Amino acid sequence: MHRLFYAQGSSSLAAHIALEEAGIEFDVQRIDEDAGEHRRPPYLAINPRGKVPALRLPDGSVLVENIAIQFYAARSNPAAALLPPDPAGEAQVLAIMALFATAVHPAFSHFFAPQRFTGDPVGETGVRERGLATFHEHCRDIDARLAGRVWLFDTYTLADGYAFVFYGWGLRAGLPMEALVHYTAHRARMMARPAVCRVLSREA
Ligand SMILES: N[C@@H](CCC(=O)N[C@@H](CS)C(=O)NCC(=O)O)C(=O)O
Repeated sequence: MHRLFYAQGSSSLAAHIALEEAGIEFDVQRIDEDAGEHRRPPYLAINPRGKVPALRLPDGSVLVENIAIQFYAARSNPAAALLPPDPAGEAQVLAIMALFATAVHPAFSHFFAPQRFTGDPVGETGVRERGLATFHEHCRDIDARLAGRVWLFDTYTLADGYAFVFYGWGLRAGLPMEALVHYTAHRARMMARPAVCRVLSREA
């Protein structure tokens, strides 16, 4: 049995959605990051970096990094069509997921945990503000990309589940997300997907 280690409200939601959309049999273990559970030995034995998501595979090995887990989910069940079948199409989806993991997520981290990015407490406000502004800019880019489209690509892909996470983070940060009309419509379509509903109720 696969086991997903996730934290509520975190980027692990994208991996959770990918596994559910792929129809993989898995159970979940919630990690309470607010209580510091991710920094204690039992979880560090799963992921020594103390991050979620992590996926324990049936053979006992552990897969970390959101993109890798989502890719694993998609490739484990090609019939779920979470990635385009052609190499160029698949690479385009991976390209946007790489941007999400290496630019969009870190921009939010600068807002959420500025103390990790400066040793000077006075500088934290600036780090926080710049992080949020950059994150907002990425959200506007996602919105523009969705104009006239149902999904980020011609069909639903892993990238849509990942984008869904950032919309929620934008709301949490108090950004005027509803002004991003294409992204807002995309969020409504995501929330109408049965797999997403199951994931949201499991994490609630
Ligand atoms: N590069 C990792 C980043 C994962 C990550 O930063 N996860 C956050 C939650 S969104 C986390 O576990 N943070 C706990 C911490 O850093 O203390 C990935 O994409 O999976």
